[in-house]
Amino acid sequence: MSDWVPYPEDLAARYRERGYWTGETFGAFLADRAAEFADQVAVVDDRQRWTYRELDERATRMAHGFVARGIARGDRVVVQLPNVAEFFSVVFGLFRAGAVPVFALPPHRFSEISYFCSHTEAVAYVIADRFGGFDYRTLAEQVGVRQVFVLGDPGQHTALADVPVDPTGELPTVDSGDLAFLQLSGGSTGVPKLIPRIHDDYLYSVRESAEICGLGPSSVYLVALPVAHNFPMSSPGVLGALHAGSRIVLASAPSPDVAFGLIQRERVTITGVVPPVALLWLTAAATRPEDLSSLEVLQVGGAKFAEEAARRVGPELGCALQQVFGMAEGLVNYTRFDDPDDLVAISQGRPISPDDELLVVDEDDRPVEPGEVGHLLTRGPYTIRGYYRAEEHNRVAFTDGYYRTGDLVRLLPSGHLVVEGRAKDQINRGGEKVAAEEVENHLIAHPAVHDAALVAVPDSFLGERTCAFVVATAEVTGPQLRAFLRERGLAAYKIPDRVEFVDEFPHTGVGKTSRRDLRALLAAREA
Ligand code: J2J
Repeated sequence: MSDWVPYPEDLAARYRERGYWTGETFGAFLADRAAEFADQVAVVDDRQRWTYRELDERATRMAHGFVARGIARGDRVVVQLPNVAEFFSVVFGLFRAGAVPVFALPPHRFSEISYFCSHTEAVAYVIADRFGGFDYRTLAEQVGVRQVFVLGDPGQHTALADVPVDPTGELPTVDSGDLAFLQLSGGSTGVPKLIPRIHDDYLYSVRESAEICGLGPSSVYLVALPVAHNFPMSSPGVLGALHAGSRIVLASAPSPDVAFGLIQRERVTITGVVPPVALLWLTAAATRPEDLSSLEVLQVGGAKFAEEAARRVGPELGCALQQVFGMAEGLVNYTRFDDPDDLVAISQGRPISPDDELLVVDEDDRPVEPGEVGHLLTRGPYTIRGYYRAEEHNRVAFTDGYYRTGDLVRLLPSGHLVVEGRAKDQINRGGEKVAAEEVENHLIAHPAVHDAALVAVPDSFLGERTCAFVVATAEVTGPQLRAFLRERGLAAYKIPDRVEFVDEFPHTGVGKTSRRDLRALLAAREA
């Protein structure tokens, strides 16, 4: 069995014919931009400013270093870095070495990282020494991967800066049909799913996104979210920015006190945030002194942005709002700059490609009446055909090549989508996705827990928070269970915001735990 599901040959041929898949690779396009925009600034962080030439040289050096350390074409390497310039030299270095980065996020801990390493049989793990008060070197020791590269003080490992380089060594030839990297799925199952993206498909979405979002050499893109997340990476994100010859500015946090200063200093023109961050910015803009006049576009996505808040963006931040409804599996929708204001306020946009196929269906996979709410299924030139090494799950997550998004949507006559809800067992905590089953499995591992169910609780700021309902067989408290999950190395955003105890779970007609009844129970307890 192959590790990932390729596109059917006839469709791949069509995507090439139509000029979507161009044969470009990540490693090569950066070299082209470096030739064109050599002395322009490519990347700015708290400590550094790199021109395109410098970034290109650093990436090549890293590639030679990785190759000299035995990393070969196709090898997986877990990358967990904060928003720093070295993210780019590492990731483009890996691309040029033909290796496959696995994009972890800074909050991930032992539970997630050990799974990524074992499931992908990763040969290396790239970290920063410390970030956000956490020492990643300790985590690296617990995980026990073959090679660890550290940005900063390496401890017992290898410093990124000290990787010996053999510039005479050969870099492998990379094909645009190769696996480029593994992105993370928000997930709805017991273990996180990994998303295989190839150069051809991802670069198509990146190029088109840059075009739709109007990026060019004079654009300045602020990375307010964690850089490895699919939204700031590709919609149009940092890759779109580099492809267009724009400048990237990395923020260490999305809070107004960090981001507003950077917008003013670097004359940022576009950025992408999740709804809670947009709400914070709207509140802060009224009182903060920074000049935000350079900002032309605020993209909001990752979770549903309330219409009232959407209508405030133009008047209060003085820029255009662009709604983005995307997923790391593929399909990305944008509102366009020439869409009427009312449409931008209520819809989550329309797809990138004329060849994005969308189905809106009922419980039996029959198309709903036009304009009715249904399950969104999609396939197209940049939507995966299956998760990485997940043959069994792929049978339920894909049908006839269509990815079952788990989102409930309504299609407007203009082709725009309105996200109306969700059918998957996932909680969207302000853009951070929590798979109910994953957290439940950890809770059930506690000796005092007989059964557990994680449900979403409405929240005016995050949209949703998590509440774990627990049937206990012995004395145990909510704080003890939360501490237990932290000890098991679960990322902080997955730790339940609330824990409620019940004697038994309500069941649906077919004997499944009724999450709807649990949510009603919580509302009754609060009343
Ligand atoms: C409602 N729900 C949304 C929106 C995503 C661009 C933007 C976002 C992501 C992302 C991304 C939503 N309104 N505007 O990868 O390239 C929910 C849906 C979707 C899931 C995907 C990108 N935008 N969502 O959020 O892989 O439920 O990607 O299926 O993290 O987020 O999550 P993720």
